Amino acid sequence: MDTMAIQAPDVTRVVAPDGTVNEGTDPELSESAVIDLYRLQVLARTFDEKAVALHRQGRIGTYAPLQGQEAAQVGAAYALADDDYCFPTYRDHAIYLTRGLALEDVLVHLLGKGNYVDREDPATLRTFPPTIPIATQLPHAVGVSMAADYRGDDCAALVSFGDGATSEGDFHEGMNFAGVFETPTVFFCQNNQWAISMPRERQTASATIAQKAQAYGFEGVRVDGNDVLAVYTAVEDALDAAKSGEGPRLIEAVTYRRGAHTTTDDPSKYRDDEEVEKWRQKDPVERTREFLEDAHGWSATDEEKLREWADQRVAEAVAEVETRTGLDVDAIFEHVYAETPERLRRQRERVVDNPEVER
Ligand SMILES: Cc1ncc(C[n+]2csc(CCOP(=O)(O)OP(=O)(O)O)c2C)c(N)n1
Repeated sequence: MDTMAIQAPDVTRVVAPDGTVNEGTDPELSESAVIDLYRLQVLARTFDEKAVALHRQGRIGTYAPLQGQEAAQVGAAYALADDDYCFPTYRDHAIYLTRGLALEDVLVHLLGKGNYVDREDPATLRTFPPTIPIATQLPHAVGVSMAADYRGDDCAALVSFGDGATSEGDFHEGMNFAGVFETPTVFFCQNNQWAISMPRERQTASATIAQKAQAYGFEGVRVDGNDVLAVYTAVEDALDAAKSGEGPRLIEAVTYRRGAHTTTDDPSKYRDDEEVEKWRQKDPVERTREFLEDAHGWSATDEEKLREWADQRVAEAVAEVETRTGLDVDAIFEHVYAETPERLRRQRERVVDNPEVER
């Protein structure tokens, strides 16, 4: 069967790989907004490199690197309004940073000193903790956005997931439900070409991930996921449409995971250096910098100052969070139920009283 015949939307691009911009599609963000989009990507890249190093030094547990996906994550989260809901995954550290979490808030989780909901304002942030079970956050996002719509709130939900998630039942259930009930949900797929060792071509026979939306009765679009302005524009359009009652949209951000799946994975076992090098040349952070240089006269001094700031921010945050006391072992019982069932309460008491449980 010719899967191309179904629908293979073009990839939308605003900033070309050399940093020049396609005038017709430029969202014309203010200079300070574009600098913000760049600053967040640099912060995310610096944080990511540090997190991998911390793992190598045995100072954090397993970590899922985001290198290569900075523009996709920052561009998508930047388009969200404060009242919108956001459902990230385990790789979406830059979504959290863009959404207003401090580096410390992300680090407490990685260093085992706390978790994403141990904050004074977890509800007002409207950003859920990362899901590890693949695609389970999709039905949650559909339900939350449907509830918000039912209450008459002027907001939408964005749910992030990978190409691998599109093979899960939860993906299809969430998409189907959203299509039937026309919920204000933006499905944001970071197609980073790999689901651990499974390449995109083996994940699905569909020509594109975006075209899957057609089966559920709504629009699917593809954007260059390494182009922060294209991602921002696509997500903003989809959020606006959702909030105007036009229902859901699927966005496929075409990007690449440059690092390992997690720090416990060795990607050299399943992909070659040439491929990684090809994508390194499409680096999203460099591309935004080149755009800033072209359009806003970003200088070498601006660059140096920003890099120094990012290095210092990350070093300070790590040093501060490392001094905090760790989570108690019985924290595993928290945040699962609103009201703890009797059975769990008894288990929790046994853990606390058991001297053999490692703390
Ligand atoms: C329901 C479920 N099945 C299997 C796994 C194991 N697993 C962890 S990550 C992963 C690959 C996910 O790939 P993708 O959705 O493309 O996201 P990426 O990791 O590339 O960001 C799998 C299969 C899991 N966490 N949950």
